[in-house]
Amino acid sequence: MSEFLQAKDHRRILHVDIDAFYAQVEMRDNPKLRQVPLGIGRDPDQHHGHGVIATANYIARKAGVHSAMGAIEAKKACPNLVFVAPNFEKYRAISAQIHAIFHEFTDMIEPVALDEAYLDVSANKMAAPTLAAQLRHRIWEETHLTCSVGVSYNKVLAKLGSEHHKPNGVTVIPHDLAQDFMLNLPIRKFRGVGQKTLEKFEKLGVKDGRDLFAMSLDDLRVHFGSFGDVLYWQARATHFSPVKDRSVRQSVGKESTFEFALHDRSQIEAAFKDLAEKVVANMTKRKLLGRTLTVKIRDEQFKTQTKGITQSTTFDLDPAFMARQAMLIFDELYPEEFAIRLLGITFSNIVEQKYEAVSLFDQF
Ligand code: DCP
Ligand code: MG
Repeated sequence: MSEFLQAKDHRRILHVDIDAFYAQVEMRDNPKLRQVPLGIGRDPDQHHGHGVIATANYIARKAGVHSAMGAIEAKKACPNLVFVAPNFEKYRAISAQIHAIFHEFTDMIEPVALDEAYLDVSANKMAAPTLAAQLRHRIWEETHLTCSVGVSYNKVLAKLGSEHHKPNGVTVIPHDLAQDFMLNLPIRKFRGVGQKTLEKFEKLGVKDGRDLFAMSLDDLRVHFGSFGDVLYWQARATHFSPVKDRSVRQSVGKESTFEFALHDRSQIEAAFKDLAEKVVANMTKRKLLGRTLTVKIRDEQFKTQTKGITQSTTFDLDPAFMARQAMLIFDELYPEEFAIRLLGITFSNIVEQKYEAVSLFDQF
């Protein structure tokens, strides 16, 4: 074995995931829902059969209801399923509460979804399992919600840990147990293994980490390309992707200063359009959405004004629409003559476009 393999990864990482998040919140707020099978989604009888289940409580899961299932199908599986429509505003507010608690432990936080994040607590003096227990206690104290936490030295193991004793559990995977844990893990539980990969493994007779471990790196590359490397190292409980601190991003914006002041409304319109396109490109690339759109205007007298619009839902990433919104603000501030030196458009109240799956493909 190479020296590289023997080198120890000394990080301490937690993966935190709230149990049956939306469902647990609704059960917390309405005790009547605690004893019934609950699906978060619109009742198909009242909404012409459309809609999907966002999540279900554990009673409904036992009957076969799960996330992303069609509402009609869910009702077939569980005829007495109680439907509650999702209240995203509420879930976002709770998510912010939970994130504030994360910051009591570390600032190295990688949010994965509203209810899920990686925390790198290496800099904290306390032992990681103690921190996990304290974190769960703080979340319960503040929100009356339970979560599951995985504790280990890399993100893959931490995530597998939080899944291991769900709901309401902590799993610690230290160095001396990690290799064994991976050898015994069913192949479908490996990160990045979807239906297609699973079928290939079935043909190869690979059922678990032990079978995977026995495959050579060359073989894995032949069958899976560069993903083969990811699998090879995962089987060896090795994964160096850092906790990517994305919690600091507050806004995404762009501004332009004009050498010659703009006097024409059509110039302003064109400038806003251009800015909106750049901001949208940036937001799209980073898979972000925003609920607040702020326009900044500076005139020749150096008077700077900012004005924002906040919506309860995120803005569509449509440059033409954004430019129109910006013009509404502009016309309000400058109904007559003007000489404009600077224009800016910024999104804040940023949220992730959708819950990202843990991607391993770009990390080696
Ligand atoms: N969610 C969704 N659609 C999906 C998956 C999830 O709308 N296909 C929402 C509802 C979940 C929340 O995201 O409550 C968190 O997702 P999780 O995958 O963590 O699922 P849960 O928290 O509901 O369940 P658990 O973590 O106990 O497995
Ligand atoms: Mg969850």
